[in-house]
Order: sequence, then structure tokens, then C-alpha cells
Amino acid sequence: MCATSTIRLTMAQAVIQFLKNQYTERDSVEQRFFAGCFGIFGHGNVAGIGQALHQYPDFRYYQTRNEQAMVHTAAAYAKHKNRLQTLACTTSIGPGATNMITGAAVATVNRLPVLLLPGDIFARRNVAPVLQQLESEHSQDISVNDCFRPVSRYWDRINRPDQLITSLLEAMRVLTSPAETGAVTLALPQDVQTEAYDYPTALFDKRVWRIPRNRPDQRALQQAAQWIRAAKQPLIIAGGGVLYSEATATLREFVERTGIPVGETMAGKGSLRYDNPLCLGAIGVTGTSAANIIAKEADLIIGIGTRYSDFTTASKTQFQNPDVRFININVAEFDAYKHNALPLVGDAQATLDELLIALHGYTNSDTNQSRARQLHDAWETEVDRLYAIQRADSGLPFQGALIGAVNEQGDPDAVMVCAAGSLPGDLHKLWRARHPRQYHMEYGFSCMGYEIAGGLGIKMADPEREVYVLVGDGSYLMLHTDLVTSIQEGYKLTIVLMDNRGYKSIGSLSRAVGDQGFGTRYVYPKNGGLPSDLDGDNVEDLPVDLAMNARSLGAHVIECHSYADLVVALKTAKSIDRTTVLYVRNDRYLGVPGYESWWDVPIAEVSEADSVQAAREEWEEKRVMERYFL
Ligand SMILES: Cc1ncc(C[n+]2csc(CCOP(=O)(O)OP(=O)(O)O)c2C)c(N)n1
Ligand SMILES: [Mg+2]
Repeated sequence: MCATSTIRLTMAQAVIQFLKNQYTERDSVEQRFFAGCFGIFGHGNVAGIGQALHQYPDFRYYQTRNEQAMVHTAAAYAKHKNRLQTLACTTSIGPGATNMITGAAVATVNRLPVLLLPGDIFARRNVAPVLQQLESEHSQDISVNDCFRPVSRYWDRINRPDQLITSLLEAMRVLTSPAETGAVTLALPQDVQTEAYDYPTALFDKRVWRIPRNRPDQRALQQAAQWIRAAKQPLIIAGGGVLYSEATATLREFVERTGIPVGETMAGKGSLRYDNPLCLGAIGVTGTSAANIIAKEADLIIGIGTRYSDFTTASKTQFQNPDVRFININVAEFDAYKHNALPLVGDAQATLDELLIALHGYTNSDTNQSRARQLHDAWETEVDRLYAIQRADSGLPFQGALIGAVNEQGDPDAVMVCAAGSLPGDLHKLWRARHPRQYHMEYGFSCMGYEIAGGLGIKMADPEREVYVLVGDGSYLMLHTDLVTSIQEGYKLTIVLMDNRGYKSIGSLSRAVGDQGFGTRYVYPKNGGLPSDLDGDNVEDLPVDLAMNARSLGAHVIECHSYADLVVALKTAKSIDRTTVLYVRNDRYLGVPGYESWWDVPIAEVSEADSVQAAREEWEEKRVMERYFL
């Protein structure tokens, strides 16, 4: 081997030195890829990665209160940065490490880059079993970190310090690949973290990972143009890929020039401004009447950056034209081929640019365009109607109107973040997105607990913007503790906490499957079991005070009892410089209806309850609408 200059570092020091020097570049804009490292120290990382972070204060270390939460923070940071930047996450071994598994799944399902550095058991083994070690009679080459394998896009264990050299480069390749990105896990044995090695200094040179704008195959592109020209009723579905590719301006031009209307997925909402006359809004299970009516009739779907989840396809029932076919523009071949599509494997912005040239002279028919415009206008009227229902029959505020308050009275440049419960469906339909960064929804995993931790990541990524975290009481109770981190680090969040005393979403789903909301209310047991909705108000509430809980963590709290209170509180919140919780008790039963769509949730085939039997009958009728696209 030829002589290369080396530097003697521990494996952990080498990790941090390397991470500091990674950059991404797209469209000639360069940025540091890692904005720092979140973590909780334990015996599995304190003397290794912990020592290295202490030694290199220019790689900022942040504390979290829960390892799952910090992965949400990193994922949200990456999502808001269109995957061009992220954060690393360090944990001890054992429970600290496994706490990250849910976060890893969120990142991988949503295709968001996060680097996870769980500590691992001793590579040298002589002192095993160490504290928190999972033992196996069949192998010594196993630890709880193997659980990360299916939820990581790249997984490795660094059993010798020199293995790091090739692993780090693979980790970066995957993290910065638009098609492959997700959670990357490098399991770092506790002893190896502290071992020194003469690393080549070139490993720590500044390295710029260029994010490509790949272009599709030219013959496929020409064929796509022919299909579009031949289509009777084309429809675009804009997914998260439009946003990640920063293709919103290109999409707007494409729509203006071609006159093809657009429906938006959960991840793609905000691709077009809500008031663009050809923006039909949300599509699928949580979609608008406008998008869903056209989707049912369309003979050509142009999917851009979508992975076609069951919420988008309405469990494969949304596209009912017998001749429907698909053109999929996607960086990932895997997604581009879905639904037997004509695949345009490429970057959304670059592909739309080229497709527009190939479509020179084409426009969608006037009939289609005016129909789309009418449906758009009718939908806006429906949103106005729902925004105006300030109270439900119970006398409590209605969530649809509370969403309207945040949308209309909140800062128009703000980001709204949400993930689980009844809010995502309502927001998908009702939120009026005014700019591409405004609607941040984690709906790939729809993970309760993402909201506040994710809000922190967004605020870190974009400190000048207001961040509105919309969170239900269930999600709040599950994971709210990084509210403390937002206060510690001075990243102000405005958290709108919707307390409907339990699971409005799953309660309503439970009633729809014939189960009367069983097990979805936060009330005391009665007659030896948990009450259902059949018990009505004849229940005893739990003595939980979430407003006081938030106050105890250091938040400024404003309790709201009505729509009008929330409007005032939103204004007050703007002038408060630390995390503020707007607590609103609201109605459990009044929901935003569904529009021209369906979701397959299988119902018990046999049951003693009439309500379940009736639900099953209805399900069987709907189920036959499900299609294969071959
Ligand atoms: C971690 C996790 N566990 C369970 C679920 C299933 N789930 C979806 S929504 C929901 C209830 C959410 O309650 P809340 O936050 O109060 O919102 P609401 O439904 O009342 O609007 C549950 C349990 C989930 N999405 N994530
Ligand atoms: Mg709730």
C-alpha cells in the first residue's frame, strides 16, 4: 500500500469528524448535510460518541427527552429541507436504541433521510452479557439493533474501527439518494467506539454529494406525450416528490399550459396553491369531492412523486374508468412502475420540463377544464360552510372550524404540522395551502407522537417561520416531552391541542365497523369494563388536565373555550416568545364527511352484533369496487 497521511482518532471521533464534512448540492446551492446530533447518553455511547461530541463542539449536540422523538425531529427537519439536510441521532445500547425503531420506520416509510447511531454490545464479547444485552443461545452475533434492519435502507455494525471507512461512504450514498433514502443505521459497539485507529486524513476531506436531476428515457417520454394527447380526461396526482424536487413552479406552469387539473396526496398537498382554479385539492380517502369525482372518471392518471398509498387510491377503488391507465413520474423505479404504468423514471422538475416540450401545442379540452373549475369552486364553498360551523350540538367547538381559525387567522407564512388522529383527514380536505412548505403531514406512518417532536425539527430547519403544531389529546399523551427541548433551545412552537377526551378518529371508525367506539374514550371503567359510545354522557371523565401538564413543562398556555377564544389566542400567541399551547376542548362526534371515496377496513365476517353484521354487508358491497391495474 502506498503511504497515505493518517490521523489517529477513536472510531467515535472519526464518525463525528466525517459527519461535519458532508455537504449536499443541488442546483448549485450547497449546504452542510448534518445540522448536528441529537441524543441521550448512557453507558453505550457516553464514553464514545459522547466524548467525541464534547471534543468537537462545532458539531452541535442537542438533548432529547425520548429517543423516538428525536428521530421524528430529524425526519421533520429533513422533510422541511426537502431531504437536502438532516440530523444524526445517538443512543446508548438496549432500550435507548430500540426506542428509535418507530422513528426509523417513520423515516423509511416516508423516504426521509435520518442517520441513527445506536450503541451496541461489546464486539470483544469477553464481559458479556453486558447491561441491557439481549442474549441468544444460537448466536453471539446478534443484538437488539438487528431489529433496525427492516426499517433501515442501509444497516451496518462497525465491529472494527477500520470498517467505518467503507460504511460511512455507503451510508452517505443512501442518505443522499432521492430514490433510496430513509433511515440509515450504523450500530456502534460500545468498546469499538473508543478504540483508536490511524484513519486516512482523506476520509475527512470536505465531500459534496450532488443531488442529481435524472431525466427519463426519451422514448418513454415521447410515448407519455402521445398518451396525454390521446387522453379523454387526464388528471395529475401530485405527491411528496413534487415538493422534494422543488418542482412546484414547474408544476404550476405545466398546469397553466396544459390545463390538466391536479389532485394532491397527503405528502403532496401544497404542490399547487389552493386557489389555483385547476387545483382540486386532496385526493383519495380523505379527498375532496372535486378531486375524487374526476379521479373516478379519468382515463389517464399522471402520478408525480407518489407511492400510491391506499389513502390515495381509496384502496384501489378511486379510479373506476375501465380504460384508465397511468403515467408515473418518479425518481424511484419501484414507484414509477406501480399500476402497470408507463414509467418516467426521473426527477419531477426535470421530467415535467421535458414533458412540456414534448406536449407543445397540446391543451386539455375546454369541457374538462371548465368542469374542473366548477368542481374547484363548489369545493371552496363546502370548505367555507365547514369553517363556519363554530359549535357542534354538544355546544363544544367543531374541529373543522378550529382548523379554519388556524388557517385564516394564523400567520399565512407559517408551517402547519400534524400526523395522526382525526386531524389529518380534516386537514387534508380543509387546509388551504398558500405556499409549498405550509402543509407538513406525516401520513406515511401516521405516527402518534410525531407532531410536537416534528414541529421542533421544522422550527430548527426554518426558525423565521411560525410553526403551528396541531395535535390531538391522544397523540399529546403519547409523546409530548420534547416540548421541553423546544423551550431549552429557544425554538418556539405554537401547539394547538385539540382535547376531545380520547380517539375521535378511531372512535368514529369503530362506530363505522359496528363496534360503538369501544375502547376509544378516556373515561373511567364502568361495570367492570371500558364504556363505549352507547354510554353517551353517562360516564366519568378522568381527572386529566392537559393544560396544566403543558404549563408544568414550561409552556405558556392559553385555554380556549370557543372558536372566538382560539382566534384571539392565535393573535396573542404571536407575541409570546416561548412555546405556547392553545388548549381547546372540542367535540368528539361531529366530523367532516367523506366525499366520493372509500377505505378498506375489513369487518368481522361473523358476529353476534347486528351493527357488525350490517357493517360487514356494506363492506362486501364496496369491496367489489377494488381493482387491479394490469
Ligand atoms: C403510535 C400510534 N399508535 C396507534 C395509532 C392508531 N391511531 C390512529 S389515530 C389514533 C387516536 C388518536 O387520538 P388523538 O390524538 O386524540 O386524535 P383524535 O382521533 O381524537 O382526533 C390511534 C390510536 C397510531 N396512528 N399511532
Ligand atoms: Mg382525541
